[in-house]
Amino acid sequence: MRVIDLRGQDLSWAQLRAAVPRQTPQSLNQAEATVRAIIEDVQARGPAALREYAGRFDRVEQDRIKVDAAAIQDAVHQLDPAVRHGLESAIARCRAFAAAQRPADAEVEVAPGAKLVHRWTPVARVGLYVPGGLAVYPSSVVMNVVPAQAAGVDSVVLCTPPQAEFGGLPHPTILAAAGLLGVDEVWAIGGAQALAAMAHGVSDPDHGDTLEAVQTITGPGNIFVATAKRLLRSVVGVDAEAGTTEIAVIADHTAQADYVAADLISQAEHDPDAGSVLITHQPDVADRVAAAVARMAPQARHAERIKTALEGPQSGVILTESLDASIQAADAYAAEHLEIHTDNAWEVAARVRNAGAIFVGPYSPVPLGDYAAGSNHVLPTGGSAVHAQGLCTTSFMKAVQVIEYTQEALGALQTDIVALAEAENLPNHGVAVTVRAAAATGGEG
Ligand code: HSO
Ligand code: ZN
Repeated sequence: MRVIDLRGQDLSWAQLRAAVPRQTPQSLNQAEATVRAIIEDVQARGPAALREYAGRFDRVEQDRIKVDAAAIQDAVHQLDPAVRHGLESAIARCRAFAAAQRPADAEVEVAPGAKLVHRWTPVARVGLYVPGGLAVYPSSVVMNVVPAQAAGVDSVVLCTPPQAEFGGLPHPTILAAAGLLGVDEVWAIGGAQALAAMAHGVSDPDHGDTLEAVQTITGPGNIFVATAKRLLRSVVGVDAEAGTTEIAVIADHTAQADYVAADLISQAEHDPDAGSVLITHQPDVADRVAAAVARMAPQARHAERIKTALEGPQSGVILTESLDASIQAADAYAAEHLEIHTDNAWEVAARVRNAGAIFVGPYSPVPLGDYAAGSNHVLPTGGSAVHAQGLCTTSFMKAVQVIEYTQEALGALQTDIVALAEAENLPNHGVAVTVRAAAATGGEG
């Protein structure tokens, strides 16, 4: 891992943001023309277009695109019992945390007779995209479906690519996870075409199937999926473009080098582009962790991928002057996952502003959150944690503001509203108030 030595430098926020290790962003523009054409084609030709893409991209000759409910139940029955146990325990903890995130409505009387309500409602119907290919993550089905259900959405549809290996059905573990969660509408559609189908809806009259359009789409995916989300943003709500996994660790002399090394390696295992970053103000801590990484990484099943990730420009060791400076560096990096291995870890964590999720202390490794902690693993990457948050119950909700004033309460504001309406040269805004005052005093309406 390369070393970024920030000691003795007095960097501005912008300089610090530029100094932290990061992958050069892939250009989304290249994919844009392709994805735009796919979206238009799905809108125009519906199932015929979807079958054509299944042949071209997934090498599957597709008849029925919607997955039969019996296939979902079969997948549940054939699921490895240990995996089933793991998924069920994850579902239970995620449900408990997601239920607790349901926001309360706020009701305020800002003046006598002036009532305001901030009323939360779930999105009616949501679509979840689960990628196929190399990354088969049933855990991601849990992470997307649970908060949607906790929000109280009316219906969920899941799209995931058809797999030649499984006779054109989606991966059985994905189907099983959907089944365990009670999701019964699954369509075998992959990539940008899946997002187009969910955003605009599609009918397959040959089988009497209809995919009703959704209002929000979440879920990870490759560059084509990310581009589709961007292009469809005006049609549907989308979650953040959660990209390649990253982990940062703030460590001091109390850190167990093996724990830190194991966690840095765990996320590097996802992808050669994954980012693993150690931040410390104690060079001997950096040395100990580097030694542990050097010992553990070559023995990993995915040693090649891990080596590429750890040696890439997106990974590194940041040396700082002090714990304060480490916190600042972590804020500038704005990690998807941040682990704190320091004295008084909880207090250090409380001082961090920017991270998708913070894992506090020696016994809270990121893979705990990836699978089983109960927190969500769909988190903002690429430094977007400065403004974005991970998937949660409110990602599938929206608030509507409800207003009710009495005649007296409105009357009390008449002069103010008329003055502001005049200032904006919109006098009939004022009339909407004065006409009521006139009616109230028996004057002309
Ligand atoms: N670390 C990934 C999530 C994941 N890990 C799924 C294992 N499976 C992004 O947070
Ligand atoms: Zn992971």
